[in-house]
Amino acid sequence: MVSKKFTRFLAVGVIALFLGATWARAQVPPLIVDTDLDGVDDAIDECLPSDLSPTVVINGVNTGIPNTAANAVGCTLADLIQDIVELCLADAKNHGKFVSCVSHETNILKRARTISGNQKGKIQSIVAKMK
Ligand SMILES: [Ca+2]
Repeated sequence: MVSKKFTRFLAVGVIALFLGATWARAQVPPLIVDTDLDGVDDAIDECLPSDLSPTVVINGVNTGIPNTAANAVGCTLADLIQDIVELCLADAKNHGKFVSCVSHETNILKRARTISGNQKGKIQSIVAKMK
């Protein structure tokens, strides 16, 4: 025979379990998807997939410039430089204008202290040799 006390004990236990599970479900943080594993949620990642190479490589040439971790919007330095090169290649009418475009864009990175003057020089020297 099951006593009333034991039945009540079981009922309270089941309710406690249900409430506990509900509480635990409420505590689960929203699902974060980070496809390129750069630490930035895909929902706000403007560079998918990111170039996580240790150094910045332009057109197959290693600049030796250390790549950075992704910024707040999910872009590494390699992503930014690649974007600049692609944008300038698409916009420039000739090689001179391409080199000038990269110079202009990397100047912005230099002023923002994202790259040093020496690093800007390395980038310029590589893009000047691109065909
Ligand atoms: Ca990214």
